[in-house]
Amino acid sequence: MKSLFDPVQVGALHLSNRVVMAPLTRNRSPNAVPTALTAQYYAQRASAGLLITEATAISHQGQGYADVPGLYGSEQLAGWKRVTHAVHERGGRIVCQLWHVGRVSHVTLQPDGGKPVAPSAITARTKTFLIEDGGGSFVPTSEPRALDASELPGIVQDFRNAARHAIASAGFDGVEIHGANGYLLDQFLKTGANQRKDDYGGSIANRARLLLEVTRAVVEEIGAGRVGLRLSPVTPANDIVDADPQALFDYVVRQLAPLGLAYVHVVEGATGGPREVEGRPFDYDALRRAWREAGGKGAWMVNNGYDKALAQKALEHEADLVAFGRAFIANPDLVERLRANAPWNPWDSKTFYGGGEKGYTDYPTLK
Ligand code: 8OZ
Repeated sequence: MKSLFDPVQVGALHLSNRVVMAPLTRNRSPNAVPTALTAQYYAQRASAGLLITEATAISHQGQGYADVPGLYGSEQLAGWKRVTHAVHERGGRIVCQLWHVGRVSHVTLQPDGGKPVAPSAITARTKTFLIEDGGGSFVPTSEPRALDASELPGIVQDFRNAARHAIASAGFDGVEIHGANGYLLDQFLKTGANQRKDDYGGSIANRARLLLEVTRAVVEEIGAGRVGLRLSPVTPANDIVDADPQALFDYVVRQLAPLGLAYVHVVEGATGGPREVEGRPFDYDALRRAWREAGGKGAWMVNNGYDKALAQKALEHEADLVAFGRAFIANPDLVERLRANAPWNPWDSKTFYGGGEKGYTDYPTLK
């Protein structure tokens, strides 16, 4: 029987256990450059089987929040190199989450103050996070412009370049493509944000095209064994919705299966919220079966609101990896605490986004 504490081979990565640190936005990278404190934060959590970094912009255009890191400049890569080195010194494994926010951005964060880009010119009724005069605040996202089809190969190339740099320059063990939570790739997937009339809109195959092109390019660049993908079929995060998510994601995982990805990472329910979303039923078992049926051999990673009992149940029921988010913010030694059935430090949501070491590197371990 699988246990959270088994070592496991995931694609090209050998993990010391099945406990994963989920990607967590922390807004502590001024000028998009991870700092020495960032390295300390991840190193403190290196006993996780796998660390997934906070979402990291693949390009300036892909930026949507203040002080989130990037992967498109040499200082950013050097900052990440320090992080991966610190994690590897502690015996950990770390992949970088590749992110393009699409319409979830603000003109002040875009190149030349331009409009954020999206499949269609539909504003997301959501907020982004800006830091001005040292203080953080949530502000409505800006109205986007629809991408011209001629711009899409450039975005695929940005993902490809970011993946190459993640491995070759920043020293990551792999990457996770962010296909979730209402950001660019999810915007293309879903009817609520995509009203295109070209080859990238309309049918499910068309809406899935950009995600599949990006995934194939990244796989070609660094090898499938170092590539994971995050999906969130029904999350309402960032004002995203699809008319028929079961059919959409059935198609997506069947297309992905032959690529040989290291893992698929599924956010069940509302990201960081309820595991069931009202009015948006979804059969995750059917999704996993579709992936396996189509030849998907990679690990199946589940996420959202797990505790030890629920995690163990998921492993018994065919999950391979369990990602923990907020629990890892507050518990650098979460693996040890799970093993010992020890209580968890509570998290402080006021220090999630922005700031310094408070609520970042100062959570205590058991010993
Ligand atoms: C919280 C705040 C800002 C961004 C996501 C990258 O939901 C995020 C994010 C989460 O995937």
